[in-house]
Amino acid sequence: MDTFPVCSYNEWDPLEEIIVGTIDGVSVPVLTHDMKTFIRKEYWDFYREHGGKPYPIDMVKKAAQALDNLQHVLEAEGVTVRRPDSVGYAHHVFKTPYFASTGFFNADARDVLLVVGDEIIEAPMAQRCRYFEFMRYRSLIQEYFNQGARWTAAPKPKMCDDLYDWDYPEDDMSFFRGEGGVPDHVGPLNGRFITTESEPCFDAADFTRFGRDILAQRSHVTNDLGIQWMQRHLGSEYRVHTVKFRDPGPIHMDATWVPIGEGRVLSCPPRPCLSPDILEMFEKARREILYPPPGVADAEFHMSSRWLSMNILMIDEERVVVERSEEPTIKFFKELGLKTILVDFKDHYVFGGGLHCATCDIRRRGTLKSYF
Ligand code: ABU
Repeated sequence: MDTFPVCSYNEWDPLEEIIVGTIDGVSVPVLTHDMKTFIRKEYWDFYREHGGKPYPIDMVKKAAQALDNLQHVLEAEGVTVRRPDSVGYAHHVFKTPYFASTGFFNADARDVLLVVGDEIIEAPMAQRCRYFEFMRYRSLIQEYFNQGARWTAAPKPKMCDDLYDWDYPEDDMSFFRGEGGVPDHVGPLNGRFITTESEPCFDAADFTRFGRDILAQRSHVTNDLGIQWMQRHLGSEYRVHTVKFRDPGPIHMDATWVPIGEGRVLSCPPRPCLSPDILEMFEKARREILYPPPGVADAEFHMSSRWLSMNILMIDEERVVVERSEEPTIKFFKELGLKTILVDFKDHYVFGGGLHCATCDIRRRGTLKSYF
């Protein structure tokens, strides 16, 4: 191969190869204290009852079809799509010296893997049920490594009890990701999160790549030590900036602050950016901040907000993949002059992820640049 097998620096350069996640074997996560920040309160009874068991087969089949739809749409646009392994052990109990759990193993590759240049970084994660989720990707990563990619597994946290704030009030867990009114006392607005700083942890989807500048969000699953690890690991070629949004339940940045090209970024209207330095950085570089309409898909959202509508995938700066039923969002993109590529994907929403979540860029045609 005369190009790097793995190479991507941002979210909008022309996409050549991508991983689309696999859902087979997904297991209902157990409703632990920390998972209550992730699972919407109206579904807690379902998770209490079914935790550790497979999801209803119909739900999984429909989500698998949605992922296949995405694969076909991307292939029709000329993108090479790779799929990770199925797993048959997600609902088996596993034990480490510090905890026992069953898995989750959803299809959201973007939470587990971060590609920066020619390097694949496996995120350490912060939820016990996702501890072994990287396993799904190991045959693919091994293959990319054999072709010359760099491969790093960030230090796996022990995930012992110290990593979690056991006094975090349950009442504050129900203000899910800024959909409703947001009282000022809610945890993350006051700087309180379900994870502590006892050791580094992060999900890859709390990092957004803009070439040499990478934004990182302190969230329930990404702590300051995790962000520091990333900055030191990437070294002086990259600048990792911590950014804060008005979000009562931050977990992953990709339905909050979403670049759609070198000059434009989508900002989730109820979760504005609260970091003056970041706003100044975007303003100075004359980057446009755009506010998309809310999502409308008729779907269940167990682990996310309706703002999965803006969890889109850029094929390049002209083409955007959007969920077919998100008509206001489609209209919004058309008015911006983008070509919308539609895909039936809403049956995947129940597992927490949109089009960006369920994918991981492997190769985009472009070079490392400074956009700020
Ligand atoms: N995993 C992305 C979820 C974002 C949101 O709930 O809005």
